Amino acid sequence: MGLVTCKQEREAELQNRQIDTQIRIENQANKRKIKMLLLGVTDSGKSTIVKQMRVNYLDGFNETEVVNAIFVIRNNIIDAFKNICNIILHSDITVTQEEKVLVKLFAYESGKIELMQEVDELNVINAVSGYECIKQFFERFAFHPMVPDHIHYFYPNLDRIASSNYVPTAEDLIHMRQTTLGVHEISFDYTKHIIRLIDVGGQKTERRKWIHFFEGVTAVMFVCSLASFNQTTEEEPKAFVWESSLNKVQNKVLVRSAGKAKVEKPGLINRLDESVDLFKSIRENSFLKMSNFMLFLNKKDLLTKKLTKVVFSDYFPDYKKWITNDNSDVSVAEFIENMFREGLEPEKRMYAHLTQATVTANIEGTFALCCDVIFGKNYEDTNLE
Ligand SMILES: Nc1nc2c(ncn2[C@@H]2O[C@H](COP(=O)(O)OP(=O)(O)O)[C@@H](O)[C@H]2O)c(=O)[nH]1
Ligand SMILES: [Mg+2]
Repeated sequence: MGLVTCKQEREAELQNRQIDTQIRIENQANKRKIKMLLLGVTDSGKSTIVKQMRVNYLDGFNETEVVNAIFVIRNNIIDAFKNICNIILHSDITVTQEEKVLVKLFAYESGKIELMQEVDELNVINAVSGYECIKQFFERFAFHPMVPDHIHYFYPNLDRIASSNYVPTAEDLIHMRQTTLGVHEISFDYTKHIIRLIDVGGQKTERRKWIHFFEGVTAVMFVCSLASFNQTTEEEPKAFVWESSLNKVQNKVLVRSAGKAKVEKPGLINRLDESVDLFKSIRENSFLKMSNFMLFLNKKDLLTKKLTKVVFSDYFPDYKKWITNDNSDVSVAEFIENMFREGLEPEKRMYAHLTQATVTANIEGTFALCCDVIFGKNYEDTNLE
């Protein structure tokens, strides 16, 4: 009898020990898992950062994605020319009688181009891109707010892209614009950790979903396009609902940044202002109070180019009062960073980085700096890196 009890006790103890070991292994695995969220308004560069992580830490792009990119990139170009031709027709740029046919086709009936046979589609893209009116457009209005950012990369590469044997390069895929719908996650090993990086759609209609991913977030990477200072938000008044729902949770009223932009038409919101407001409402969110906040002030290359043609204080008059208001990229970036910091409670730390998400090495380096903070290495409270 005694022996039986002894055996049962030993078996129970063994079982307990096995369960303990299992729990310890699971806890350790969970500790290795780091959840990171990419947030920001649409077109800021979130998905581009995910692409760079895939290039750096996973297998990059597969064959299907590369083939699919041929069509997405050509549609990106058709959409860009649609806007460009529209602006041309409403400007003082001379359009010859011969040019008018295709310029009007792109401006008003671009859907028809997407339905053409590939050879015809390439013919019209090649023809229109060589027009004098298009060249003039790029000389005078390249940084018009209606011109998508990717065209600054695709236009000089059109000879290659609009040819029948085109195979997109990794760089082409990084510059390609594809709106994110829904929520996407990638997972990769980084030092001793497993990073779960979550990418969301930035459109107003998509933002309602964000709050469902706020639990257990180690770091928020908030991405803002520095080049968005002369752009407006997508106009979807209905979708403003999300902001009230997000703020209801934390019981706070959304505060607008002090130096906000001058807006030409009533009802329009400056995209940089929108980004700052969105950042502040997220930074204050109680679910994220334990998270590290990394601000990616992105598209620094486009900011530099844009400032050669556009005067920042025309959009943000408060910049005239800034210490160095020389319209240089450095001073404008500092002003923008300050817009994000203004009004933040001092204990709410934030690490800001100037980035160019289209450059693989730049994102690799910035991500390493962010991880130094997250994993607790020594780190000075940063200003722009
Ligand atoms: N020139 C330039 N283009 C960028 C940069 N970051 C992103 N883009 C481009 O901006 C567009 C929108 O980027 P995407 O990552 O889709 O934005 P999301 O809506 O925030 O996910 C794409 O065409 C990108 O290639 C950058 O630093 N410089
Ligand atoms: Mg995206």
